[in-house]
Amino acid sequence: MTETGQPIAVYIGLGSNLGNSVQTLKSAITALKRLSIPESMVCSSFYRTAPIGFLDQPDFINAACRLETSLNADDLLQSLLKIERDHGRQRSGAANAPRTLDLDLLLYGDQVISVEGLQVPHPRLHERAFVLYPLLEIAPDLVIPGQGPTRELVENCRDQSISRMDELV
Ligand code: PH2
Ligand code: MG
Ligand code: MG
Repeated sequence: MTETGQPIAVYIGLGSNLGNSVQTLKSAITALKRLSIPESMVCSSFYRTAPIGFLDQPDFINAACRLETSLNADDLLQSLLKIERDHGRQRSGAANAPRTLDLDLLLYGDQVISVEGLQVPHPRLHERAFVLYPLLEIAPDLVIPGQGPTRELVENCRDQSISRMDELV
């Protein structure tokens, strides 16, 4: 339960670059729907994106969702990790290894959270086109606490390769 007992709006980043990524993201979206207040979830298109950070790995499929949930931040995080595991995510290898599914808690209301295992807003979201463009699609007026409007942040990511897919979500 959230601190106020009221549902809270959260944003989640989805990524995959191992296996059937489109199928995996669709299945993950179905699972995320179960965490949400009915009818509250909105998902971006899917985007094909070049890897950021460790470059020698396949392109990613990325997306973002907004949903309202009654879960507190820690319970939500544990639910996201379980959905990752249910979709074959293994965390034994290198930090930047290709992954079947990555679900990142990007924003939890307008809260700033810094505890072991969870930093919100996600510490690198403001510099990543593969997060910012999907967010911009579903929430054009979003402001990232401590960073500024998504609309302005994307301007610094023009050099990152990203293309929207025709795939229907
Ligand atoms: N995730 C990372 C590191 N780099 N690059 C792209 N394009 N998409 C991702 O989801 C991604 C990444 C770490 O989680
Ligand atoms: Mg990630
Ligand atoms: Mg992650």
